[in-house]
Amino acid sequence: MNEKKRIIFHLDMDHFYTAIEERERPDLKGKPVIVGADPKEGKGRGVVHTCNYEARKLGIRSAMPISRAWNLCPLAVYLPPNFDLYMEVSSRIMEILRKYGDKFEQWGIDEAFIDVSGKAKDYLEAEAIACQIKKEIFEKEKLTCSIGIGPNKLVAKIASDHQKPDGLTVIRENEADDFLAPLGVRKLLWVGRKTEQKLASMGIKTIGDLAHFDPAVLTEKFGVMGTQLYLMAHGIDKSEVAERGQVKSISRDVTFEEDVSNPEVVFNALDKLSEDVTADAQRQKLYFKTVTIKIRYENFETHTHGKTLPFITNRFQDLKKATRELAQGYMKQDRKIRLVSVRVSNFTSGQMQRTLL
Ligand code: TTP
Ligand code: MG
Repeated sequence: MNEKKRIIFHLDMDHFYTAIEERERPDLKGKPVIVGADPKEGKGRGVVHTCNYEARKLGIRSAMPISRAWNLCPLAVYLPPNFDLYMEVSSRIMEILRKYGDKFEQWGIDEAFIDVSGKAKDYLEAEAIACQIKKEIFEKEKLTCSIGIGPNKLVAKIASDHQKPDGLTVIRENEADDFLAPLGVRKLLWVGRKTEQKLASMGIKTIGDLAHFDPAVLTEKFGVMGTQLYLMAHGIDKSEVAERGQVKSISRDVTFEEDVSNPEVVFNALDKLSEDVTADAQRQKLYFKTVTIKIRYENFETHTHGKTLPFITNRFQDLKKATRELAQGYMKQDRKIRLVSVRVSNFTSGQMQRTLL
């Protein structure tokens, strides 16, 4: 079998939200900057969305409670998010990137894959294209990014994260095994905390450990996913770079000022989140099919629960009904709720919607 070799890029913007804030306000340069919930002098209850590299040196990270960030660095600059601005910048960057690839796939607000197999005959040419992309993004947006180049999406994605910020990492097919071996299994797409723990209990910590493990045992323990894990550990990924909806999901969350036991308060909060999410979906002309809620109790125990609707929609009433139904089982008399979120995914664009009807 003579499969054509592919060359894939993964691009990820550096500390995206804070980089945009720094660009808008040059006085922030050099200071630790955090975009997230209001810290309220350490009493704030939301989370850090992201922070710049100066703040990361102090131990601050995305998704950390904002109160913890305040304890680590009360003198950092704390800014509320400006999502509209971030979305605008994101779509301009995606437009730049799209023209460099034969195929383009947006993966998140600040990241995307492109397949350049038809444009670059070898890795040297690919590297030159990557430099060109970095230059164009910097000239037009005054922002830096990191690019990973590899024989498939999996390797490219791990490579883009390898030398952040402003990195460019090229991993050829025959280098993939050595590159991956020392890295932790969490670097692999789809390996979350639970899989990581299960693998650790089997003595598997690094991707190299996984690559040397008996694939039959992996399949026995993890089913189809076991085979997938084994292939990934060897840097094998045949998935195509495939255009789809601009965004994969839209979500909103709220951390209550005080933990809540009254179900009506929780339902009202869910309604408000559903309203914001549908407004966002309508603005982007996206229709969704899957709805997921997250409920975090006061002790941080967190549950995610979702369902796929039998129809596509972006109507507030549909989302409101779905989220209320999903949340029903989590309202318990003796359990106070700290945070709720609403997420929609499985999108169809407006254009496809029209052809479907
Ligand atoms: P990331 O690319 O994961 O992070 P980043 O761009 O801030 O930093 P890095 O240089 O490591 O790539 O996420 C992109 C944006 O998504 C980020 O700027 C803010 C947002 N985000 C959240 O709101 N919450 C999160 O937990 C994470 C990880 C990101
Ligand atoms: Mg990023």
